[in-house]
Amino acid sequence: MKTAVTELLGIQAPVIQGGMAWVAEHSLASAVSNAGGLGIIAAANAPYEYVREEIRKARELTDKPFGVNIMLLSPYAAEIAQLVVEEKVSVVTTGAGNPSAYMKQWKEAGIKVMPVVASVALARLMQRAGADAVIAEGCESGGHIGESTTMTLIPQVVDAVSIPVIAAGGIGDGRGIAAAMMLGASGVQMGTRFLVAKECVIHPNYKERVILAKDIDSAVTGRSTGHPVRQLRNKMTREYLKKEQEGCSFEELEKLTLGSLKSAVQDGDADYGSMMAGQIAGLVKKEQTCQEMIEELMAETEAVLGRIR
Ligand code: TUI
Repeated sequence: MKTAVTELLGIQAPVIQGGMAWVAEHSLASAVSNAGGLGIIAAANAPYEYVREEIRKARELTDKPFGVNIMLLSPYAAEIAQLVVEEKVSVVTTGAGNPSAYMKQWKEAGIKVMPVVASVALARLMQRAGADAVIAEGCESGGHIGESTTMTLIPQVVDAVSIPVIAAGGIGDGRGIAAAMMLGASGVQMGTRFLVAKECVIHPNYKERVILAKDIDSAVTGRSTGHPVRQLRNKMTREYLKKEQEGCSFEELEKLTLGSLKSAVQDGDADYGSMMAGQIAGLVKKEQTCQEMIEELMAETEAVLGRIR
């Protein structure tokens, strides 16, 4: 399938894998890229050497382009911004902030830059700063989210910028991809669906919770702290939301989530781990290889678009 995004990135399918913290490592990223999409390694809160190793391991597994996601709240963000230049990474995506300070160094290095935005204002700013595309992410997404839904955000961002727009948040199958394209997107970013990819190395308990999740099984913690995060409901989210309602301090709330993403991903702690996932988890029913997923997604998209054309 050819779109502005496949042309920009030199890939076969307009599907970008989300830069999921502690989930998106070299094996998932290389498998998505080998399947014709764009794999992404998440730098998350990880230090320089860890991310450099991940990039090098991915290079051994694929000769296709892949990207690195820089989480801008990370204490290592500036070092990782330099690392992607040194390692000549093809694509950079960013999350949870405004990457303006790094745009010049990335563009001079010939890196394709696709910031994740949750508002029209940041999309406009990113176009002016030289972004090659923007990933507009609605609040159906897992993880750190903005205010707008995908349905409302995508057409407004499409009208505001002339660079390609990639839709994210709530997309889990070919119907979602086709719908995003109807709204003017030239590609999609998907996270939750890739959580259950065979090549995704998260703990089996996490995969099982995603596969068993129903439509209303995610909860957003941290609205009161200014860091809203969507994850699957469990003991931790229930205690967190109760404490939030009681007006607990930021520090008190932080104690509940400290290290909780790592304990979900690595130890499979289904009770107190932060199993970040989007609202589309209810649609995700089976483990597949990335190749199977992308082939199925493209066939479904073509079928839906064919009916409309
Ligand atoms: O970044 C994400 N999703 C994430 S990051 C993450 S790691 C983390 N874990 C716990 C707490 C905080 C982070 C898990 N999931 N998605 C992209 C995204 N960016 N969503 C929303 C935004 C965003 C929000 C506000 C981007 C910019 C912004 O304001 C920028 C500004 O300063 O104007």
